[in-house]
Amino acid sequence: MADLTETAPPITAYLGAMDTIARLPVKRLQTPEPEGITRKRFRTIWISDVHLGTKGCNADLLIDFLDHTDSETMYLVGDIIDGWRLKKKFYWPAEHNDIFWRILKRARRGTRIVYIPGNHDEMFRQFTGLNFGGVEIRRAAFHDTADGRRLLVLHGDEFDAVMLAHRWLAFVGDTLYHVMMGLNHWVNKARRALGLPYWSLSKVAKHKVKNAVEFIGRYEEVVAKAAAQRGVDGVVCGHIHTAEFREFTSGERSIEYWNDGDWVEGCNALVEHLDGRMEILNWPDEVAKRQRKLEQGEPSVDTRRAAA
Ligand SMILES: [Mn+2]
Repeated sequence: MADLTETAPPITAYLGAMDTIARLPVKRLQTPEPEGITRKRFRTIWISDVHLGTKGCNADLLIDFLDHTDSETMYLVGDIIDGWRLKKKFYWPAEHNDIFWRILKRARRGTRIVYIPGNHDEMFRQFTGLNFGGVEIRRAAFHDTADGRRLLVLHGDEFDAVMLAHRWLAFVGDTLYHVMMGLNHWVNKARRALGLPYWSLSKVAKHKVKNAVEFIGRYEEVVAKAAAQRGVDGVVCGHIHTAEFREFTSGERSIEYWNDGDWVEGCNALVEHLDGRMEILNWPDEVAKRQRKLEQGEPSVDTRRAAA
């Protein structure tokens, strides 16, 4: 397993961008928090790979998720802010600010928030062990579930070196991926305008490419194996933007692999219910479910016509 005490690059590289974000007005929200919503309560929520600061980030869906949920603990499992992209081009729409503000407000409301920076927000890794606005910054964490399982929580880029054969893919992939995410953004903007549900371009592409599927499978195995060596019951990570649950065996033990997905294409969150049961939520599906319920609750088209 990778060394967890690596050194971070100098913060000066990111200071300009972070300084601008810090000075943006926090009180004026583009999307105010809706009143009178019953939030679904979980014991724990894990989200990662939000990539704030890029067009690819599905801010609207994440805001919707944050407004409809609550938890005792929330893990931000890395790549929350995309420092790589921000350094190249500053992009920070009001919705990204709204997300920032909502997370800080959650901490004030009493949610324990643990932020584990990833590779795209590695500039925060040098603050490991510190506490900002009620948000704990950690390099990795152990999480004990309500039913007594111990999970190792980390972003997952620690294994990029092990996956060396695929390293070139990471570099070429980042640019290609960014282009694709930009496309995804516009396709879905158009679909929304037409009243069509959210659709993921790269999700379709990814599952068609054999190499990507092999890469993901191998990654999951490598991460689970590393967790097994640390004597935990399972691992929670992000990084590869593919939400998944798999069970591996190591000797006589069984190791759970959980990936909380991303908010660029899949829009997933991993949650632990109050009894310890874990579940991967697909938020576009949850929104569709809610919409259907709402429509069923309303009078049918015919009665409305009759009334008119
Ligand atoms: Mn990552």
